[in-house]
Amino acid sequence: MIDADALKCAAAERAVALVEDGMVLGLGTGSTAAFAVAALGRRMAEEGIKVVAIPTSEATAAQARSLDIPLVDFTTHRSIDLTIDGADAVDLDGFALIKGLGGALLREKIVASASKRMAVIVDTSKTAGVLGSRTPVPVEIVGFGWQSTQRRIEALGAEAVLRLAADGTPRITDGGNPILDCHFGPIAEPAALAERRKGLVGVIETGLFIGLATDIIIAGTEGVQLISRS
Ligand code: A5P
Repeated sequence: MIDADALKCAAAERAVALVEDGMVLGLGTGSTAAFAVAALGRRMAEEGIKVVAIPTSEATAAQARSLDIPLVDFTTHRSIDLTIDGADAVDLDGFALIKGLGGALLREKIVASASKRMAVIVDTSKTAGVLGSRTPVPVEIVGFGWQSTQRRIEALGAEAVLRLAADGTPRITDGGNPILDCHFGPIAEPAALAERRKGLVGVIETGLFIGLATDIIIAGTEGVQLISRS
């Protein structure tokens, strides 16, 4: 049986090997990104490299603080040298991603958009099939009138489901907004779909990441592969 955590850890460690002394880093969110934050903390402690980092969620910020990784923000830093983040689904042909099942898509996209390089760490399960065939696209929306936004998205051909927390109330992001998980099925043209939904009133951001990933690091039973965008 494949140990999913071992694969996540292997991809994370390969990405953290890209970190150089003095870099400004973007730290992603999710279980795979958490392995990267842990590996970064180890490298800093063992090798004495110094970096500063911008986290994409309160959870990642807390983990980074616990490892003494210095955190900064966009007040003092205009751009990020390298962001390391996970993904929910990856299209290897177009380097398009679905992100946000962990709820941090808005901050993740802001950080990715400010990054010179974005290394996406996944196991092989995330690269299987056509984008959207296994994973809904999370869309962060304004809470006011969310039902109206939901209907507008559904008019584009998706089933848009309000994400709920364990207690049955709407799941609210770090930014204070609800999320619709939008089931479109296989997405033939991710860039066109991202544009159409981004333009809808009430939509803050979508979990379709187009043109942001520069490197995909995939861990599988055969080893770890790094594919860079040409
Ligand atoms: C967080 O909002 C997401 O974009 C995560 O990066 C994504 O869900 C991957 O998470 P896992 O590494 O836990 O699968």
